[in-house]
Amino acid sequence: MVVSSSMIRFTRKMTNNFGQLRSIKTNSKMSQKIQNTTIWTEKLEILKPEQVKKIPMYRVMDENGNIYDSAKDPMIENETLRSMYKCMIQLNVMDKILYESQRQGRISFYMTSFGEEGTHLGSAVALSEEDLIYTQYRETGVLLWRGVTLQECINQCYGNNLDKAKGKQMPCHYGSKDKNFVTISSPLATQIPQAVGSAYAFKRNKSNKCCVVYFGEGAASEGDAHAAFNFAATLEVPLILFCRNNGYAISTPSEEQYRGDAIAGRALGYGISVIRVDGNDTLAVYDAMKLAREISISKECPILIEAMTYRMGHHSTSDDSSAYRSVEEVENWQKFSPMLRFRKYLESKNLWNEDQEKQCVEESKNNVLKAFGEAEKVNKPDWREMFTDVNWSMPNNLIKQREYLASHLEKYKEHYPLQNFKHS
Ligand SMILES: Cc1ncc(C[n+]2csc(CCOP(=O)(O)OP(=O)(O)O)c2C)c(N)n1
Ligand SMILES: [Mg+2]
Repeated sequence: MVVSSSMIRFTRKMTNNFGQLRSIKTNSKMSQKIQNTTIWTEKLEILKPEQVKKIPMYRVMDENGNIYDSAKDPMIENETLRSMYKCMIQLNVMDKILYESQRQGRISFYMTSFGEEGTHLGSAVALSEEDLIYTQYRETGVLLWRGVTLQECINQCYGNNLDKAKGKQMPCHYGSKDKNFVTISSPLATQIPQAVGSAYAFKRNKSNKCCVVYFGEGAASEGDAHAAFNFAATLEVPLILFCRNNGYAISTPSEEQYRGDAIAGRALGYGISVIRVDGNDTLAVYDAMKLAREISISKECPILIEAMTYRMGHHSTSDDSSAYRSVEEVENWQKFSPMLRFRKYLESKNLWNEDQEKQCVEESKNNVLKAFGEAEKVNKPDWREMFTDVNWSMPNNLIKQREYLASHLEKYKEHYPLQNFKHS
């Protein structure tokens, strides 16, 4: 709305309330700003989304791991490059074994990250350990890079007595206070406004660190995502909104999820700066995150990174993606595999070879099987723990439910494997 100066004078006369006067002055500044930034036209036309320039996708290397412009090689230290690739292998092997273990009935559920390893490692390496991370559920590589151990992850998937959440969460809902990794929650997009709040606290405390929130392009359709984008933009918080656009929200392909220039295009509309990046190009993701982090902290502003990638696996163990996409489509994406590309880049620098590959896969398998064996030996938590640690003091309905369960188990104990549960 354009406010004229005579309107302001009139309103001023009507009130001598200091607070209202101050807001009128602000409005007048605002009207000045609107006047100064408005582009006037006498030509009546409808501006169509297709007329707006598409956001380009940043890339560093081709499918064979060759750098397009050698001056743009981020020159990550050799040891770090090797560790990144080893972490990708570890994640990949863990996913294969845990996926199978769900099929064998050992764990109840699992979600793999096949095809998205580049988004995890490229981004995690560019962060500081102090930065706070919120994730969705398909970012296990970020967690492993942070130093959360396989044993901790597998204990969580088992929901055994060593799981920090004592089996209250579904598998893959990890969290680690020590590693500044906020526990994952199932309802989509809830983490995004929470991350804005954390980033705002960092800003107020002049913490010189940022908050990063990962989410899928599907979650970006939730109301929470829109509210969070707007709060992040208007509060000007040091937050990196990292969207993994992997082409699907379970069975819904991205073409059916939104119009316009995807999630980055949407963020621009909220006044958030963006980078779109090839998510299967690990070096490009690294560059994007490094730059976004620097700017987000120094300029106190949110930045959205949209990493374009592809979910190679099924959505979860509860899904069969052959019902909604062809085998050819998935096979076609193999040639864009982020791991293959990164491996070729390492090989071109003589940092990796076939023997190292075999050895690393073998070691990774052993690591998972060992952690797996350990997790299976541990009892399930005391069943009473099902009712604790959620409310500060236990509400009456939960007290009643616990009493009911106690009497039920007492009566029918022979029907339950109570020997597998911890006794307190
Ligand atoms: C509020 C809410 N609605 C629906 C679901 C069910 N659900 C779980 S994952 C998912 C798809 C999310 O897709 P996306 O954000 O693209 O992540 P991706 O699985 O592709 O990594 C849906 C609809 C949920 N967990 N929470
Ligand atoms: Mg998705």
